[in-house]
This record gives sequence, C-alpha cells and structure tokens, in this order.
Amino acid sequence: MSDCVFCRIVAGELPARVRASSPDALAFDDIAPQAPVHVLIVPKAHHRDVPGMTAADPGLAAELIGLAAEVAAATGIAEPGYRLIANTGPGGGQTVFHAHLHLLGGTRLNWPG
Ligand code: DGP
Repeated sequence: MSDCVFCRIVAGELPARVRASSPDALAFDDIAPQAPVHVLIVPKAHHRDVPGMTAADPGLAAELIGLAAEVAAATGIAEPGYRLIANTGPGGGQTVFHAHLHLLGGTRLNWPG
C-alpha cells in the first residue's frame, strides 16, 4: 500500500469528494478549504511536484489545467474567475508531495494574499 495520501485517494483507498475525472487526472475537494470552492487536481500517476510531472509528461499539465477549467465551469466559478496554484517544494508551501493544482474560487480573491 502506498504511503502517498493522493495515490490512496486515486486508488479509492481513502474517501474524497470527487468532482471530476479524466483519463489521467482526478479532481476532488481539499480537506481544508481556503475558499468556497477549493478543489485539488492531481495526476493519477505519482509525480513529486508539478514541474517534475511536466518534465516527465508535458501533456499531463495540459490535462490538469483542462480538468480544472471543467470543474470551474461545473461549480459556477468560471465567471468572474478563479485561481490555479501549484505550490512547489517546502519553501513554496507544498506539504503533499504528489503533484497537484489548487483550484480556488467562489469569492473575491485578493492579490497578493
Ligand atoms: P499543498 O500545501 O500545496 O501541498 O496542498 C496540499 C493540500 O492537500 C492541502 O490544502 C490539504 C490537502 N489534503 C491533505 N490531506 C488530504 C486528504 O487526505 N484529503 C483531501 N481531500 N485533501 C487533503
């Protein structure tokens, strides 16, 4: 059994509220939402982070972004808009070392922070 929490969600070994899937990606709600809509978009295959995933399989990045756009439309946040984030490495705030995008929306998001 994998000790990667997102691999275990992909495998159906841990529960998650799944929003959408595509051949090689899965979208599910973040366990600690930071916005009214907060969905994680992950590759089904294990990659440590988004740059590593993209180097290994460039098409996966496009698939994750496309699935995020589908979820944004389905959850009603495509307009006025949303944010996609790829925290990368401990210094970037990454805590789960399985590549993922955060899809955030449903409220006015300020920038920066
Ligand atoms: P990051 O800090 O960018 O690595 O984001 C990891 C996110 O994963 C964080 O927002 C919380 C979320 N998370 C951690 N464990 C679980 C879990 O078991 N289930 C779900 N749905 N989300 C999780």
